[in-house]
Amino acid sequence: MSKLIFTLLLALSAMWGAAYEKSLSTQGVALTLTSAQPLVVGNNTFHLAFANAQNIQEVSIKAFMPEMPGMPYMEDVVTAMPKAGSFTSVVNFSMGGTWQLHIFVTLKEGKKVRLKTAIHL
Ligand SMILES: [Cu+2]
Repeated sequence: MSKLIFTLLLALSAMWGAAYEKSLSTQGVALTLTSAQPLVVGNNTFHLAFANAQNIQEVSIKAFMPEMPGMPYMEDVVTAMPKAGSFTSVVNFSMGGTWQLHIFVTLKEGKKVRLKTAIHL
């Protein structure tokens, strides 16, 4: 019986554990960006959990890579949809390398805040 419970706990912790996790904070807006799966070239599902989710009106994410020799500027812009107090969004990284990630947050009071990080693939 205890072996079964231990196995269940292991399975649950694997479900809860995030392969990618990054906490960002600026101008009074704090969020944790996570992905259950390791980040890959292609589609990635990100979850955004806000410290004050009730104050958030809208979220969009812009992933971009600056122009490089032999390679044009690339970007993907998506709007994150609220679900059970957090936001989920699918972001496409079309090639390996370093992607800049800008998260645009609109608060219900109207203030707009931008949070930044970078993803290395
Ligand atoms: Cu590139």
